[in-house]
Amino acid sequence: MNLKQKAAEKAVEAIQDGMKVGLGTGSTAYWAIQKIGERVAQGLYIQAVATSQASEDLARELGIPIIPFDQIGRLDITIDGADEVNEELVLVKGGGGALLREKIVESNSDRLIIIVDESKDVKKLGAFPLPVEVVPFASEWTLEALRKTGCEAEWRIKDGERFLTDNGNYIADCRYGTIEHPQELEIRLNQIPGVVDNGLFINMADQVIIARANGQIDIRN
Ligand code: DER
Repeated sequence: MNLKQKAAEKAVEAIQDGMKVGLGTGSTAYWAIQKIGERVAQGLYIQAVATSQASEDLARELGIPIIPFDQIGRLDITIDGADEVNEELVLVKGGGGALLREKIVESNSDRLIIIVDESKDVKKLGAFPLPVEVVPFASEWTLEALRKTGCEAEWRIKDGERFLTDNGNYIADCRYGTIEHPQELEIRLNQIPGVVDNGLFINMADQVIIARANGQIDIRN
């Protein structure tokens, strides 16, 4: 079992019968969705929403009941990955391009469990380029405004084209080097016209499960 799978399966232990569950996005959340699918096949009853079309498609393949967002109400728990986590449970997310739906779903969850391998556990945020979701209209102006916040900002490219999120927006990957004051930066970024949201998830994670190469699983609350 790989480290991502170990962290994921530990998190899925928190899911109980009858829960409303948010499904994260990415290669670590993939293992959580697989484990949830296994438990559903063994009789677990949950209702779920997904943070991306890819996770929704996987969930449906596994027989996990997907409920429309406007019918599910508040969620009991969401399990998701991250690109960086620090000691204060501040996250950098969006490596998979799903940050907007993740932030919406996770802000409507009573509990958010983040699952990572130890490579994501950092003292200082910012080595991973911060993803920022940007509307296509006048996007070059928005990119320039992002650069003025002190980063090297480049459009994310996929198959030679600008990457499009499930919401039809672009992602700018912003290299700050280190992010000393994430709270201030998050506010500043979201005040830029054309920015939809960014990959800083502050005061959102209730627990981070870190799987380490030495076999240890650390739980940070
Ligand atoms: O896009 C996202 O926010 C993903 O959760 C990402 O941050 C983690 O992806 P990974 O589990 O594939 O590393």
